[in-house]
Amino acid sequence: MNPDYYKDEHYRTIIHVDLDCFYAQVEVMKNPELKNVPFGVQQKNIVVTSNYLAREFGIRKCMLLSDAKQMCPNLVLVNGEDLNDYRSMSYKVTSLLQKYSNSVERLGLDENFIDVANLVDEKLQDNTFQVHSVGNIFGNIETLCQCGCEVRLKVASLIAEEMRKLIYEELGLTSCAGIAHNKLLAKIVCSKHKPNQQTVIFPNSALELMLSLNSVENIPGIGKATSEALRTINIRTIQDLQNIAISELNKLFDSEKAKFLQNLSYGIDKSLVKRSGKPLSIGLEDSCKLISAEKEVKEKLTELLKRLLILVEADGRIPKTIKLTVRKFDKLTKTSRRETRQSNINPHLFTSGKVALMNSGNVDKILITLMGLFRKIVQVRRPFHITLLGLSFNKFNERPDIRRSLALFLRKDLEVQSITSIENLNSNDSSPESAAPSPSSYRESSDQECEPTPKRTKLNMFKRNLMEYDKCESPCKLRVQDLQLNSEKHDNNQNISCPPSVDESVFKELPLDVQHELWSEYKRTRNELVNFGNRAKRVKGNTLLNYFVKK
Ligand code: TTP
Ligand code: MG
Repeated sequence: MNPDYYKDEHYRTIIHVDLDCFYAQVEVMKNPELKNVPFGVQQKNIVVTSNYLAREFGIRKCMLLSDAKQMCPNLVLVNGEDLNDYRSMSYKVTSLLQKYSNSVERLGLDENFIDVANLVDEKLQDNTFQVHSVGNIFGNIETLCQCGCEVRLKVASLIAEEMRKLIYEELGLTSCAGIAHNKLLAKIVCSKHKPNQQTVIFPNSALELMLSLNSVENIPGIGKATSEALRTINIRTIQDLQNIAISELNKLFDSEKAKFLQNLSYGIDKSLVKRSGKPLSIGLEDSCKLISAEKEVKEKLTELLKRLLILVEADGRIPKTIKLTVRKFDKLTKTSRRETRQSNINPHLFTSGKVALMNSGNVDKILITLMGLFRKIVQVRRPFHITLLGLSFNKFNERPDIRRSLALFLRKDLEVQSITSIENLNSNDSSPESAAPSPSSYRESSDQECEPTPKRTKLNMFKRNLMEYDKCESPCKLRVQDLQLNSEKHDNNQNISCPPSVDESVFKELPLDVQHELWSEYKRTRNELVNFGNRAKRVKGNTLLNYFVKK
């Protein structure tokens, strides 16, 4: 392999985080008594995972229930068929990791790749930063590459430690991490020391790590079908794949895939960390014993809807449509059939934070829509039998963002460096769902009633966002210090009051720094009027003060 190839690629710095016995950890949170007993999480007749105590008895992931019971007769079993708690915890973990980088790629429910190259650059610019590695090191460290990757990966190991600590402190979950210059190596090395540990690999040990896998089917990225195809030409081990002539692989795969597979066997992976979006839909379904009365349907839907609203609240987006799924059972033919119908919903129900979202009035409004959909699927005047009901929200708008709203307003006429930094918080986001929402995209989906005039819309939106903002602990919070536009530093003890042109109720809800800013801007323009009389004009354009001026 061309050594220059490695050199070019070493700049990349990737962390792979994998939660320990994920479903089992979530189950312990729900029932702490499980903590000290060996237990498995069961789906149908399979134990999909178990805690580490059970693993000491030989329990492995995806073991048949009968085998597991034989191996560990005292094994406690917990049903893990409802994935909702796992899913919502999974997104919380990804959200935490997104604090470190825009490039976070989810893999399944409990794994994330994080490209931390930029963060490493930042840390290295700080001369006081003490570079050392933490956790385990895979392979030998005697012949390390001199291109600078060693220092970068060491810094990344410190970042990985911080990430894992944060996940533990915020969510109570332990995890493992792998640190490498590509995704493939980061993922493989992550599993070398478990649980609750981390491992870094330097590029010189890539081959050693790959050879430790024994069989090609253990290489992430090589699935069952590919490994079976490889077996037809007698490729079983990593060395087999390294040594085969590419022309032989080309007989089975197109040239791109052939090269990709052989690269993997050398530990080469050029794939980028792709930023993951939020799920396309958020849904729940429950199979039930025969339901044959509308009243029961309504009760079941109410229960499902309340659970679903909690998930939507955690997701943070504003749903635009709701879909109902019904499985009808035909007693004559003894067959079942699923049918779905969907309807738009008023996004205003979701724009005022948790209290409004969960209030019974809103639940009732959505239920009216749902019962309407139900009657389109089922002729309720005739006998019917339902064996499953499902609900999902499908299309979403991003929740309007205070930073975006202010920055959009301010950026046109005013050249202020600090506002650029507000915009930049989202500038690397390339995926559509990550694009910060504009007020216009919000208006598109709202009805006239809740969006009376453009100016009031802005104020209302601001108030609503403020409530959201106050609750949120994200590091992306509006940086109030960034809003100190063109102004002298304010004295925190000075007396401030609401400028006459600003709505007092809005003013009171603003963060103190913004209140200061508005007050000093008002004083400045007032002084200009006093000093220059009629020659002075009110400052035109997008100033912070004008943003809040009552129309
Ligand atoms: P894994 O990360 O493979 O397993 P794990 O987190 O339970 O254990 P480890 O400490 O070894 O990482 O998978 C994450 C979850 O996905 C796991 O808790 C259960 C579920 N799962 C399945 O539903 N089916 C499967 O085949 C596997 C492997 C896991
Ligand atoms: Mg895991």
